[in-house]
Amino acid sequence: MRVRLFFISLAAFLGGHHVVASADTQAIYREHCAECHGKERLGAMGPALLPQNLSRLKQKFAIDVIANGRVATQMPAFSEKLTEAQIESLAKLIYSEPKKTPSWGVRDMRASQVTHFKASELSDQPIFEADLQNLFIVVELGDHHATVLNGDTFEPIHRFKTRFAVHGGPKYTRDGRYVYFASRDGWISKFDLYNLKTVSEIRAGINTRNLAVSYDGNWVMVGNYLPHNLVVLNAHDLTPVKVIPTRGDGDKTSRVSAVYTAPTRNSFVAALKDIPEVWEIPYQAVKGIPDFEPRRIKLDDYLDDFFFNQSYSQVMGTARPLDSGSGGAKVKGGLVIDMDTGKRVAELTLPGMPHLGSGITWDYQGKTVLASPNLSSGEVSVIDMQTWETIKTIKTEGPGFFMRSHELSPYAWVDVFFGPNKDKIHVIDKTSLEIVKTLQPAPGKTSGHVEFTKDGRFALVSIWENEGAVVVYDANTLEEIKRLPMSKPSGKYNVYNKTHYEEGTSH
Ligand code: DHE
Repeated sequence: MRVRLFFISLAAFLGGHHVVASADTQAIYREHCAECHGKERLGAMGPALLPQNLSRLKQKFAIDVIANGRVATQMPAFSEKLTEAQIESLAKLIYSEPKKTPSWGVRDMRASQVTHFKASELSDQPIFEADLQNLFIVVELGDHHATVLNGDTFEPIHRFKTRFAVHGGPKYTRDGRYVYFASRDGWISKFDLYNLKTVSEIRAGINTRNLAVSYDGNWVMVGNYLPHNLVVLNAHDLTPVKVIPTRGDGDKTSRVSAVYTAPTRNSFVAALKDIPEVWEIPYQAVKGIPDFEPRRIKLDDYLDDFFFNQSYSQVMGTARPLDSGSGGAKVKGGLVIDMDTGKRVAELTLPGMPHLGSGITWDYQGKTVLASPNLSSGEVSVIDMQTWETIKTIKTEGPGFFMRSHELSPYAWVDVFFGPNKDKIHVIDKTSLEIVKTLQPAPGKTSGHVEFTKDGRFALVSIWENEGAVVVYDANTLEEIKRLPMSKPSGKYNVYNKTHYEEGTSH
């Protein structure tokens, strides 16, 4: 009887479409969704698909995403492969509670912890010769490896296996010796660049957003989508120190949009995705272990994507339109918040889907400007960081994902990541704010993500293919210097630029 009622109400919801039985829906899920979103919907390459993680997305928008894909993600469109009824039944499935409530506590973390090498087994001197400040880590998503690259000779020094689907920038300790990786399925790996060894690992969550390393090198903070929490790890051996549930007022909990280190404030700063709040978590204790108690800053809107000024006194962020499909977005564009008062300083006029996380700053006519690519339209917004006015919108040949420059370089580079011109990279003159050259490193193949050498003289571009490459350009003449075969090199990270919080690179 209950089954019949279910079918009647589902048929009413579907407006008379053929209803796919639940077992079929499970089979469709296994065939088309499980590879990226996990067999149990707990997330893998794609996010977890559970009601608690979909609270900001109305079911009708989920149907649209399944049918038409999702901008700025790897989510393809299924309208050609699945019928409307199948798509609607999949949407129903992902809003249903799983059989078992997913949980991942300190005991699970500890059980997963692996120490590959003890400190006593490792040398305090690098086992190879190179300028340690000018090394790059290149994350190769194609076969889940990373390469340590010499930034002077552009010769690979070492290639090693990472966990599946590393996402976001690996984070260095200030001295550049250790680097920490986060995978989408929660694994945190600590790699010793002197010894070229992965030294310890732990699974800190089920579905992880990113990690940050404290400026003093003592703590790692992991932001999770599932469970809804922030996890503090001891940076030396990755032992869990504290789990901070991301709970707002009442019982409402939230995914973490991202967590970053604010070096000048000795704190971590995290934005929540389902509760309009930014949290600042100090990591310095007068004595003993810090309590990692969050200071909660309440906002007018969610921050999905955010960025700081160079002194970390202000945070600017945006809500993503689709995530706010539930009607959450109150402010159009973006917000600027003073980190000390917690008050809104300004609103930003930013059409489309700016990618502030990829924003960079530079000096322009005596003032600091912020430039951000746009994930949904072909433009770069250049904003005066004093008046918060958009001083120029630079038209590009398609939506871009990543933007980069270097203090010592006259140019800012932005990729075209989506659409017919996804093989192009624009080079913008930071003085005239005009595109001076458009490069096409591998016609027909997506090119994106740029990173500079320590001195800003060379720019490295990725060819995003399984049989891809890193292409090295002279950053002044814009001529190609070298091409290194790599397997879908998603991002590259220069030790000096990252540890010095270089203005032209993401933090
Ligand atoms: Fe990323 C960084 C969020 C999709 C490749 N991406 C980040 C960061 C965030 C983020 C919050 C900063 C973390 C850090 O470095 O500590 N990314 C998101 C999304 O919300 C989005 C749009 C949807 C999602 O799937 O989560 C998304 N990202 C992608 C991709 O589809 C990319 C292209 C391929 C992939 O790896 O899944 C991708 N994201 C990257 C890369 C960085 C990144 C290479 C690091 C950039 C850097 O230079 O610092």
